[in-house]
Amino acid sequence: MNLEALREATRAQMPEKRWQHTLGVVDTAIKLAERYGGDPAKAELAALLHDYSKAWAIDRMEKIIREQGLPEELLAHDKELWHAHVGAWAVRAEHGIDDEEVLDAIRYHTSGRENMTKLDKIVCLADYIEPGRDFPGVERLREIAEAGLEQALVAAFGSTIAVLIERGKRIFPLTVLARNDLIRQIKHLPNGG
Ligand code: DGI
Ligand code: FE
Ligand code: FE
Repeated sequence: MNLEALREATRAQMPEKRWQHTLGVVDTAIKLAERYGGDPAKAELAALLHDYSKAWAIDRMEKIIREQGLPEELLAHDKELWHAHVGAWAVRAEHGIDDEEVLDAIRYHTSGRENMTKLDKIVCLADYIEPGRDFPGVERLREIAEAGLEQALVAAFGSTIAVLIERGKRIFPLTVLARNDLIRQIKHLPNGG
């Protein structure tokens, strides 16, 4: 599958605003990969596809989760979490993407997970800080991203968790596990803790 065709197919899944966000994530993910020794080509592909199913109808996503054996636990949590797992399934089913690293980065871009790969971290952080993002604290996250992927993600997940608590919502356990694990990783880095 050539990248240009994949680009057009992805664009066709979403409204223009979401496509502009996607382009911002692609740009940012490539830059983070270059800065932190990741694979820019994989970062580009995973970023391009990360929100593939974001604009799909809730019913369609629920059906895929149930019928394709995706974690049904998702159904008990915020619907915002669903598109990541559904998207990873969809790009394999519709476009034959079979690079497990790329699929994982799509699958865990919203929740995070323990032992995030460098590619997981790059896509997840790029999603938070791409130039089109404008939420309280995003500038600070962009600054922390200059210091380290892990530090920035701890702050990013922290802000998401704080918002969920403020709104009285459930927290998907993987996000808590991801944050705890990233803090552990920082403490083991030479400049960490
Ligand atoms: O798809 P995007 O809007 O680009 O960004 P995303 O895939 O990171 O989705 C983020 C949304 O998911 C955000 O509005 C918060 C919501 N969300 C709901 N419950 C959880 C959650 N995010 C995380 N990380 N963990 C949760 O438990
Ligand atoms: Fe997303
Ligand atoms: Fe996104």
